[in-house]
Amino acid sequence: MSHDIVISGTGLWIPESTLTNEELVESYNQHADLYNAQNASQIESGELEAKAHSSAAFIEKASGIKSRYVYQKKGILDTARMRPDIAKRDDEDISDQAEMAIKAARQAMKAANKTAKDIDAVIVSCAYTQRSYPAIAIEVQHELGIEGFGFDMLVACSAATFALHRAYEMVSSGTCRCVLAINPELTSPQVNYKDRDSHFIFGDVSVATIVEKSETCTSDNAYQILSIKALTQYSNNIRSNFGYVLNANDTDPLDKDQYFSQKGRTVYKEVCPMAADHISTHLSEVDLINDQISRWWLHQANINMNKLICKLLLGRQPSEEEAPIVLDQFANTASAGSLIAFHKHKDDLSSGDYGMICSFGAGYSIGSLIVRKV
Ligand code: CO8
Repeated sequence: MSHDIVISGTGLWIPESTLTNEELVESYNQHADLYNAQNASQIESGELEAKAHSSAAFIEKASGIKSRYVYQKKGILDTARMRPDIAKRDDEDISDQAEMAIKAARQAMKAANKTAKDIDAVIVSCAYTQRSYPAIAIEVQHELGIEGFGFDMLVACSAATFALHRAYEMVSSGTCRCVLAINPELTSPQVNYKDRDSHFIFGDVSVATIVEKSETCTSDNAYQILSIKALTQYSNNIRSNFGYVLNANDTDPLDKDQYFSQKGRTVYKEVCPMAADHISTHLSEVDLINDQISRWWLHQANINMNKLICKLLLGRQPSEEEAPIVLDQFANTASAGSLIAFHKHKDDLSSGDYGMICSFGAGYSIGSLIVRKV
């Protein structure tokens, strides 16, 4: 496989609405008080457990998250609802995720100096798509006037990196001249805002990336993809059960079992060493050592995870420049985090500098790309 494949442009679309820890905690605590009052006798008899208060200080300390962006703030903080109120669109109207995708895609195309004519395939890859078909990617392809083909992919936390892997292989093999990979992460509908352990974890965002051969690249800010590596290992520790079979099992879609859930501590303990080991192995496969990496664009789930992984890799804490953190502002955006970090913190690298893009999380799944600034 040839290695003259580059990332020639990226785009980032950020929703207008922010949701701070304080806002979330105030609404959660009102919900907990109401729940405790409504269930006072069962709580008294020991049948039910009282809901404890959440705390903004805990959230920031345990996760590093201060705030997040959400696609639709309306409804989330309303204790009578506690889920976003996203209006249903007609079949003839553009879908929410296609709209999010296009906003990031246009920026990526502009950054890479590409028009629809230059692109042969569209991949939409994320933790959830809002419908099964027609694929969101085909809707995006149609809206942007791109010929060729499009398809959707779901790989939870590693949806973005795995999509770049597919783009790399498609361009490398000659199937496509140029691929547009997009990650419209609309996580908020799957967040259980009534759950103290997870109500603060996620945010919404959309990122897009252009992958092409270096000979067609006219961008002056391109990153050669030197190598890709993926790993999956089955784990039940991060789950989202919601799916179309619900219709057949008479399950309430609003049941707490249908939302994102995790054993956060176990995930932390199991995934950090796996990710560090994966990254070191990947670098050694291309005869690089960890110290040669100028920038680490790591998955953005939890600041303490990133600190531990960097400690395992480097034996020290990296500077903010070396391993940028965006989760304080964006929270965990499912697969998009490492690419938000890449988009925002890549332009200052010098030609020849190496960088590592790596996602890790649900599945478990880990996806990495070693890149070098052209
Ligand atoms: N406020 C106050 N106290 C709290 C809260 C809260 N909100 N939540 C928990 N506590 C308390 C607990 O009750 C506990 O108290 P005690 O010690 O008395 O029992 C104490 O705080 C400590 O609780 P934990 O051990 O649970 O807290 P941790 O320090 O482990 O932090 C985290 C919890 C932040 C969840 C941490 O474990 C973590 O981040 N783990 C890894 C997370 C991770 O990477 N997950 C992957 C997510 S999946 C993904 O990235 C993409 C999936 C697809 C997208 C889904 C979109 C919806």
